[in-house]
Amino acid sequence: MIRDEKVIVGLGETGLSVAKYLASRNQKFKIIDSRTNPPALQKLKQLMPDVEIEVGQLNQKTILEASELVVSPGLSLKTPAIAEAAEHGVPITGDIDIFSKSVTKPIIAVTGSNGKSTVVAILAGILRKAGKRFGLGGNLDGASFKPALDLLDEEEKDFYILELSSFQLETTEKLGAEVAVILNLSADHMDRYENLDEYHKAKLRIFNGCKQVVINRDDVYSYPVTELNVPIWDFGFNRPGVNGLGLLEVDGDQYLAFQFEKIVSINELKIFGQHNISNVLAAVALALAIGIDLDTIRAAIKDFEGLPHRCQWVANVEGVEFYNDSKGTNVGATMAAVEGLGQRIDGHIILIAGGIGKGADFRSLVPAINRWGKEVILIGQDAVEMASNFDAEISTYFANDMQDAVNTALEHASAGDAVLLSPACASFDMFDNFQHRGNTFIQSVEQLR
Ligand code: UMA
Ligand code: ADP
Repeated sequence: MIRDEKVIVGLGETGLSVAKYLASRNQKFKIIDSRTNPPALQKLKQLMPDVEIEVGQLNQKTILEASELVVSPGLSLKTPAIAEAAEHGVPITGDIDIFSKSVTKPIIAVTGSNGKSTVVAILAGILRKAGKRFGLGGNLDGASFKPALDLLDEEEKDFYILELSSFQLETTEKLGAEVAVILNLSADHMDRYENLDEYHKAKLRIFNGCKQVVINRDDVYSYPVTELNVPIWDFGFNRPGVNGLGLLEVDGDQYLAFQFEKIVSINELKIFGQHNISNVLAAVALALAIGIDLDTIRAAIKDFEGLPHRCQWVANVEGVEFYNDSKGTNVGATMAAVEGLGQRIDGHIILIAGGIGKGADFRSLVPAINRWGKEVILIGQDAVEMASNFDAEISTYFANDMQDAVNTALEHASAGDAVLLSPACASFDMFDNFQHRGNTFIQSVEQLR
């Protein structure tokens, strides 16, 4: 068998970025995708009309004859055709591995079940304030979205900030980050992984070859499991120790602090909720690890306003506050949003949730809902399955669409209550993506006035 050509598996954003990278280095490759019309098909044909593309199935012969497979994150390595190739000794890699072999500047690598985009955005603000040139990419969305390899086309950088998903880490052998963090771990993507352990193992690959580590003192899953002889920084909600970030109470006020030094009062932050304090502390730890001074850090974190679709305030209608947390796509995220908002308001929360449940166990939401919630309005494919997990005393309504959910929420709310869209689910049953879901919520709220 002649194995002379790389095969890119998947023609989405990642596949396209890999194709551009290999073409720019005059390497031969083919592209395959099981979808009949993958999203980047037209773009690729336009850019590289001569490249061989096979769509509609993952052709076993093409895969087995590959010199190497570059697998996109959306595809599990357990996909039968890919698993068989691995058994036959076909080398398997991914875009992040290729990226890490190509760059010479330090990588700051961030993974975790929740808070990744917020942490990389805070860190980007800090580096901007420090006058550093940086590339920001990986598992991002929205305006700052860029597959990692596309960053190599840009002008020279001082640092690369990568947001990494467990999917991307599955194919990443040795990242070699300057500093790496697993922010936290709670169940997600249980439709792809056997159990939490398998998901955790994928995340742990972020530490391979790293030079410094940041750990979350409040989450043991964030610790490397093998001994790494590298400097460790930590963050958490209690008093910080050496190389630690945490909270200090001074005269009844709580301050973010580095070791014994106050950074800012939590009242000076524009974002709210314990989860966001954790995110800021993580970003500060990463910034200190790469040598940014505390004054610059202090100024940048005070400016950070939060990202859209993450506990984003939308409007006050008849004394009821509406918040869009459409990016709350798993149970841990929704728990954090409910807790954060519950502590902030005088009234109760009406939660709009539901969508594609990804095999999650929704029972863990019950304590937060019992404590802070008034009722839950459910939408989407797994609404009935979700409701079956809630206690009988939680009032549950099923809505036909987002407008129906928002109308019902206002009808049932009193002044002082908050309506929170935080679905704990993926959006693809009803929407193009979480942004589309969040924007539909915002438009539905606007219809109320
Ligand atoms: N797919 C097929 N057949 C194929 C190839 C893909 O059916 O042959 C399906 C996958 O199962 C998946 C979808 O197509 O449902 C997209 O997969 P992809 O690998 O082509 O995705 P990309 O367009 O390359 O986007 C990926 C990330 N998406 C996923 O991992 C699902 C993007 O993260 C990321 O921004 C991009 O690479 C660039 O790095 C998005 C995401 O949803 C934000 N990530 C998940 C999350 O955050 O929960 C992990
Ligand atoms: P990610 O990129 O990991 O999906 P985001 O920063 O986009 O994380 O936040 C997604 C959602 O997760 C937020 O809308 C919020 O509900 C929740 N969240 C954010 N940070 C945390 C955290 N540190 N712990 C738990 N939940 C969080």
